[in-house]
Amino acid sequence: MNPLDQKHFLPHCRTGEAGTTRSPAFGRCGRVAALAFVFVAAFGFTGCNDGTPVNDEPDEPAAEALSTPEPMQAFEDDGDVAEITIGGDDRMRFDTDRFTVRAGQMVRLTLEHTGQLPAQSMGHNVVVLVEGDDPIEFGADVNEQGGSMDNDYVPEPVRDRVIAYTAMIGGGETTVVEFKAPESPGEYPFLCSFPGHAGMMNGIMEVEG
Ligand SMILES: [Cu+2]
Repeated sequence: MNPLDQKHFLPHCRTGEAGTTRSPAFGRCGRVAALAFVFVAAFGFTGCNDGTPVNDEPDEPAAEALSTPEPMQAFEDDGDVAEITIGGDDRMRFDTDRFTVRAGQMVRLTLEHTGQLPAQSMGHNVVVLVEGDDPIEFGADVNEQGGSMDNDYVPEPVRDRVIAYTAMIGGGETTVVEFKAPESPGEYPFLCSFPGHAGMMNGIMEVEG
């Protein structure tokens, strides 16, 4: 099959047999589809689907890692949730250096790594610290206290300084952490604890009374 035929083939399969195009290999397109699959696989296209985005996210990050402590995990959603999204890129930057929540409010914090580099070289997480802690110092302590990909660069000895943290992710990945904001209003620093990132990647979670 040459590329010209391919161009015609893909739209045909996508719209041809309405409602049954999810698995073209079992449909009328049969062997042609099989050939197309080879082509698609080789060139990274996502033809013959029904237009829904292809979920190409890797398996859950750091599934084996020391898991996020219980209190940081999912809460009962009572409808009063602060939805916060922070982007991180391949240039070692967060797109947000400040966000505000209310004291005691449930927070759903999403980190989107908008870059392409893998977590091993440009990993990002978001670590929210207790009030008054210093993100640069914290980053240095993570390295001294055994920070690694296995513990999302939040090793056990520094966890008493942490209110919440996300998994460490690479380009194209997204991760979410849910937690309850502190009851005490104030400024709570956050950072990325990947080695060398805290200086560039830090900010403030402001807790309003
Ligand atoms: Cu980072």
